Amino acid sequence: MVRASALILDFDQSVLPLPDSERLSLGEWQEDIRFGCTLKVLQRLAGEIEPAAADRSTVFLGSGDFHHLSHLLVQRHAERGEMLQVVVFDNHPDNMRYPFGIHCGSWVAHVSRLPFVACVHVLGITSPDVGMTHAWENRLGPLRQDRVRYWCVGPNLDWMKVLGITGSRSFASVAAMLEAFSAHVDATSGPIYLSIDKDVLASTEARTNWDQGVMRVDELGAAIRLLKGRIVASDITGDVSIYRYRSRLKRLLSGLDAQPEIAPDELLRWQTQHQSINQRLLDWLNP
Ligand SMILES: [Mn+2]
Repeated sequence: MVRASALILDFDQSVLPLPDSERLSLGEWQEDIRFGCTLKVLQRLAGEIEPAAADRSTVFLGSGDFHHLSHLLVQRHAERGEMLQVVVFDNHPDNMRYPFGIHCGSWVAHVSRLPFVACVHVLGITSPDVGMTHAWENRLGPLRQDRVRYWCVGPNLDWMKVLGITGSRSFASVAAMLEAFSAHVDATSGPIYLSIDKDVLASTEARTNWDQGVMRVDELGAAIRLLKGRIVASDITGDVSIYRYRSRLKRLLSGLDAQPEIAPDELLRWQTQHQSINQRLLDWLNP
């Protein structure tokens, strides 16, 4: 039997059915994993998903609140024996300080420390997280060592130059960003791991439970074509679900991020929008 190419890690029932995909029910892990967890809990989960995650081209993680699962999925490529570039599309840098382990806003810093990862490129950022008033919340080490690069659309990054960070850039438009990134891709070789958080999309394209960027779905398609032939695996987050944490700490921390409310009667309509975007992404990723 041929194994389905896509795997849905189903913590939150956000991802509607897709053809040629398999679903792993992980609802009992949602409270412990969602938003953030200790590295110990994450490694325990690794054992749980390992047999199912092997040899998948694309893994769906559900809401962007689970984006730190990408750390586990990148880690699986340690055995490859060659350096890997990680390309992330996200409205946020996901490279922030977080003292309680790893979370959806800090996982990039953890991935950048893996010895076989050459650089993590985060594209499509418009979030004020990269602005000067939030500068010190960003993990500056990986930015200065050029192991993490921000590719922003709009924000002013002048504060970075002052700190000697030269790899990160801000562009006037998505088209300008993709043109510069295309030149980077052409100038390098080797495998690429791709992670897409759909909060990088404009809210007119799809709605997520985070503040959103400015990209269109077809621009994401163009970006995937840029990487053609070099993507060794990918993951997709940014689907929508509603959840109330039992943990007071998680309620407090997620409240600080002022995530937008989702109206329950809109949920299915939004999930259906995502279903058709997920299908298009799969078609581009696995032609
Ligand atoms: Mn993210």
